[in-house]
Amino acid sequence: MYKLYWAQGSGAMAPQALFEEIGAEYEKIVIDFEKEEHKSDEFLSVNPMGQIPALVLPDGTLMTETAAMLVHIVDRHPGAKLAPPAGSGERARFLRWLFFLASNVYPTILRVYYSERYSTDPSAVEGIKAAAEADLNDQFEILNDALDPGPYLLGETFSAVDILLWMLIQWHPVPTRLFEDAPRIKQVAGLVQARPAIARTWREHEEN
Ligand SMILES: N[C@@H](CCC(=O)N[C@@H](CS)C(=O)NCC(=O)O)C(=O)O
Repeated sequence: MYKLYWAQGSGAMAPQALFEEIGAEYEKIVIDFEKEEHKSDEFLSVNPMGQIPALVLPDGTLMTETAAMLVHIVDRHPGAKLAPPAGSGERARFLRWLFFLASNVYPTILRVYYSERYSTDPSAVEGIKAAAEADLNDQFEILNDALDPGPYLLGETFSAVDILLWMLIQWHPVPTRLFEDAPRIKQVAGLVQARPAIARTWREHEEN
């Protein structure tokens, strides 16, 4: 069975939603950010970055990095057809947007919410946050264009990359404004959210 180091509202949402889509069994190991459990020696021995998610595979191999997990999980469950076959043109498109999300959008969101970590000068924090929000909107505009023809990043076909996109959309600081500016982002968010496995996952992460 998979073991997923999990925190409410965290990036554990993406691998969890993928497990739910596939119907794969997983155990949650809950890490409480408020109690700073992600900074404990025990958790740092799992992920020295002190970040969630972390994942232990059924053979005991440890993984960190959300996008890497998604690729590995879809490859272990080819019957679920949540990624195109390796080597295909569609796979190239899948990887392009997966890595765009992981290496641009996810870090930009971290800059929005953890702005104080990006300077030793407290007076710089507000500007860092404002610049990150502007970058985030630019990146979502690129994604909005990539969703044509949609409705998914692979056109008609829903795949694991849409799960990562959906999670990052949830974290936009002002989703109503995002949806006005980027109608295809609004459409894909609604379609992914309507999937029973995703809705089930979301209920565990949304703020009460
Ligand atoms: N590059 C990592 C980023 C993971 C990450 O930053 N997770 C956040 C939660 S969404 C976290 O653990 N934050 C706690 C902290 O940095 O103190 C990934 O893709 O998995």
